[in-house]
Amino acid sequence: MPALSKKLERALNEQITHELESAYVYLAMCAYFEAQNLRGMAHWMRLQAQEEVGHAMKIFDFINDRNGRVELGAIEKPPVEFKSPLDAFQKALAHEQKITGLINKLYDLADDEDDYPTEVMLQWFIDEQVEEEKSAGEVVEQLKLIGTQGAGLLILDKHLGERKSED
Ligand code: OFO
Repeated sequence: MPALSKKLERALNEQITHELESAYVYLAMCAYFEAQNLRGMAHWMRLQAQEEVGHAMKIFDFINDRNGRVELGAIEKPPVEFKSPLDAFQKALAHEQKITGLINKLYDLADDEDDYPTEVMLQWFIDEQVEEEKSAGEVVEQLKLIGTQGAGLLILDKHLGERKSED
């Protein structure tokens, strides 16, 4: 099998950093929800952060399997405060939309280089991004319906607290 090109190796390494950045952003949101006593939403964000580490590790392992060299990048400081639960979930959705764009670009690069194993590996991420945008988007819509406080918020919080880990 041909080796990973340096360009693709660099782009995959950057994606590891983006996935770890996602984990960091969701962990910051988890901390915000903990401080708001919205423990269900905190739980949802904690699991999301753990999933993101799993995403990073998929690419980490792939680079190693292709005899490439993993190089980790710097992660930006995430926000501490959010205006409301809706604001946090809207930012989560916007973040996922950004990540979808990055995955698509990565796929285009693998396609340009006819690197079929990378294309196959990235197909998992393309499917995953559909799920990621859908799940954050659903919560955004539900939060818009119920407003910023009251019983609806507590019911949604309880529901999000029932999220199960994928592994
Ligand atoms: Fe890795 O899916 Fe979110 O960012």
